[in-house]
Amino acid sequence: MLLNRSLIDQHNESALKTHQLKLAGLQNELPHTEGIISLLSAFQVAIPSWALGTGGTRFGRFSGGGEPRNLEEKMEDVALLHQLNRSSGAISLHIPWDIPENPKHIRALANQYDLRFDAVNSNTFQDQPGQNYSYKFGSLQHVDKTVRQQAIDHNIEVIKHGIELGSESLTVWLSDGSCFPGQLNFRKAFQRTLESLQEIYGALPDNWKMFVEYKAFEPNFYSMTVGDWGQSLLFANKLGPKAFTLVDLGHHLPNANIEQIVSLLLMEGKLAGFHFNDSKYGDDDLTVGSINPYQLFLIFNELVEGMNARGMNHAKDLGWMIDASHNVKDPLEDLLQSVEAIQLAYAQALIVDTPALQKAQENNDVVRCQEILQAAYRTDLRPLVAEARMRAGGALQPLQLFREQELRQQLIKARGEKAIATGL
Ligand code: LRH
Ligand code: MN
Ligand code: MN
Repeated sequence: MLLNRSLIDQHNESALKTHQLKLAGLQNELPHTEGIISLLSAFQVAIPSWALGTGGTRFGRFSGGGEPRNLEEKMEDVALLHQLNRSSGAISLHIPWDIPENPKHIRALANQYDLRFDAVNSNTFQDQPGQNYSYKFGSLQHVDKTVRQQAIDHNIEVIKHGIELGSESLTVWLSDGSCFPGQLNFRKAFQRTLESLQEIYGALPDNWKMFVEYKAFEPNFYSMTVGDWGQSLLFANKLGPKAFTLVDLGHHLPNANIEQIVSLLLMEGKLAGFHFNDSKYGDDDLTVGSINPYQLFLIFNELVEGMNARGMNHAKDLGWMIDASHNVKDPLEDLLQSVEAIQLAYAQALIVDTPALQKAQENNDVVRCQEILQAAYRTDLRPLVAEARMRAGGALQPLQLFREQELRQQLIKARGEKAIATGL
């Protein structure tokens, strides 16, 4: 279900006056608003195919109805998001949750919806029906070569699916590790994992990247074989120039300084990109910017500074994706909020007075440093983000339009009250 173009135009017209007043205020206050608007318009955040249904927890799941029942409907949902915000023009598939049975048809549909396929994700953390060997004790790290081979073959299969769709990266997240001291020889587990990753790496096409995602805990609670950015970077460095470290914001121990990690990975040319979400405790996978928006801004501040220093293209040179799912919000409304939070943090980072900050840093003027950062963070840039969205053909207020048009109710009507998304 897509929106009629005229409904977006009508919505924009009715909100235009108030918007223009707010925008003019910002344009008076800030130089370079045009440059920021064009950077924002070019910036796309991929939507994971597993975030389009209600997430649930292991204690229960409360579906709101009208969820996408297959890949086509998931793409339809992403297309709707993209129509509203013009910044969600990519979808990331998790295999085998979303196998493109008929890739030609799926690719044609993506073209029709103006979507591209972001990283493909492999899954060796669950056993699948009909699978020969179990991943109970790990996959790429497993003591048994036949289990490792099964996991390697799966990853190569995922690359093949990705090639058919035009993806250009593989994200490998491993739940491998151990739950109890003594269960695992850390060194041997690392070496076996490296050998397995090397085989997968060897199957990557020339223009592909491999993203090695780390996570400190869960489902293993004593050790994780790719447990932090150091371990991931070791793998990435040993694998070669096509391998990078992927930062999922929820995958750190509490209070980790993620912005510092980002800065150093960028410096090393080994930052793959992000899985954005927010959390209070662990891998909570909450809406981006809902708990700690200042941290998100600080991360973007490092990104903008570091990417400019390396002459990188903000929109193209890293993988930008959301990885959130939860139990209480409409998933589409939640994703609109998440994308907006990311754009806002990006815009705030773009107005940081970097030369002044550098000067204050050189002078050890700690107070001034904080003032400079917080002056940017406390500027309300929502009108800039809205302007970028409108100029790209989207809605000034996507969430409001989603509700005004009763889009969830329409999806429920089309798909049913009990329609539940496949996947996680
Ligand atoms: C693991 C993770 C990883 C998976 C996704 C479903 O916690 O973040 O990216 O692929 O969740
Ligand atoms: Mn993730
Ligand atoms: Mn996660």
